[in-house]
Amino acid sequence: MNVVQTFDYRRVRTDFPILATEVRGKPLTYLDSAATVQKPLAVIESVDRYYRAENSNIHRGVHYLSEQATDTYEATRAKAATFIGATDPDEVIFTSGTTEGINLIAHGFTESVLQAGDEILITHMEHHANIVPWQIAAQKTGAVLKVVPVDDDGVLNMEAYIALLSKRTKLVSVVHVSNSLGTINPVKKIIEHAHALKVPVLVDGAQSTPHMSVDVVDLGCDFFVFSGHKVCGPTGIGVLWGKREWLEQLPPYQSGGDMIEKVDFDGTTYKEIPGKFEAGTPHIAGVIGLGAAFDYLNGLDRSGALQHELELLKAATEQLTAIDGLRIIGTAPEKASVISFLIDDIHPHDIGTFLDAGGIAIRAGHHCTQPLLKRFGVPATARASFAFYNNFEDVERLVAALNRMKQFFC
Ligand code: C6P
Repeated sequence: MNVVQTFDYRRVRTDFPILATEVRGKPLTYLDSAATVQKPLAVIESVDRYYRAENSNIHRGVHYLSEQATDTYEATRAKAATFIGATDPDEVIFTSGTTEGINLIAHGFTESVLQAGDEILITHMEHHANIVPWQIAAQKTGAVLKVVPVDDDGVLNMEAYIALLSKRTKLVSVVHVSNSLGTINPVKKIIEHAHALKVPVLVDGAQSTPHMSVDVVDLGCDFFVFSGHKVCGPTGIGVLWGKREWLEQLPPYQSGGDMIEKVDFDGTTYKEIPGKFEAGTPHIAGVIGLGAAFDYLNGLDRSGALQHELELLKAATEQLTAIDGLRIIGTAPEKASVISFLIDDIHPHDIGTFLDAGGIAIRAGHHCTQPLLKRFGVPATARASFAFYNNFEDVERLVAALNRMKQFFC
């Protein structure tokens, strides 16, 4: 693999065809990468090639195309393991995304771990995908959901976390990087404290994998989930990594074709992991596109890319803060390139609509973190999120448009 050692965002931008397009007659300024990351040509072409020349089902056919598709699918499993520092590809389960990965574990814990009075520990900054499955698990089992508070900057209260951990805790499920605030959580420390009490930890890596290299062995987590579409891959595909001993212990999530060893009306035996958790025809094109996305990211200088994102974050934070009446929600010292903000009493949806007219795409709303925004006393924010392919012109366009908007509304 030819890694570009000096990160050159100008060159990297040309890998993403959509960034050269116009929307509403203006050059696209894409600042919604926390929602989904744009796709490089290599990923688009890999999916196109699969459907044009390799389309076939996997694990079933005896013919050439099926063998080819199976090989590429399984090779991506190994790439996924390497992408997050795991050593055993069998510990990688393909899911439809972060949401399904968490649901799979919540289902398994509901069926085979949780009992009345047990506790599940999450934080106040979780995405709904890491709240609702645990609420349902708690309702079904009589377990109790406990929530670690965050401070006014959006930093997790570690003292409260340590105090909430107990022998009753059966799982800690925590977001690595907050999608609304950008806060980077000290997951390694969180895991150390949990493991001291033999409590397993699930890390929601939906917003960390797009920005930083992750090493699940170094972190020490028991489960790690992320979404393909946030790491330059297709939508509808994701990865759940889990320690072998856990995955072997948990029951199947869905059942049917391909996850069985032998079926009889008297009973069924299941495949070993990972097959046990991959029932039915999977999203083959998604996995192949995800493999191309891993190759693409592996070919970048990822620490240079992160450095560039942090420079964009710094420039945007400084220039946005200078706008009269603008308030940033989420001011943790350790932050990824996500900025949630409010301006005076202008509704975030109006901010989003005004920016859209200028070709600038941001997200406005609760970002699937309603409890967190309630904690900050707001129902919604405008959110600009930067990826490694953004440039300083994107920051300038955002700031100029917000200044125009202020004149328009105020
Ligand atoms: N956040 C955002 O705009 P899925 O939808 O399964 O790919 O990912 C869910 C999810 C889980 N955890 C975190 C931290 C996330 O940020 C997301 C997705 C997007 O912020 C869409 S709501």
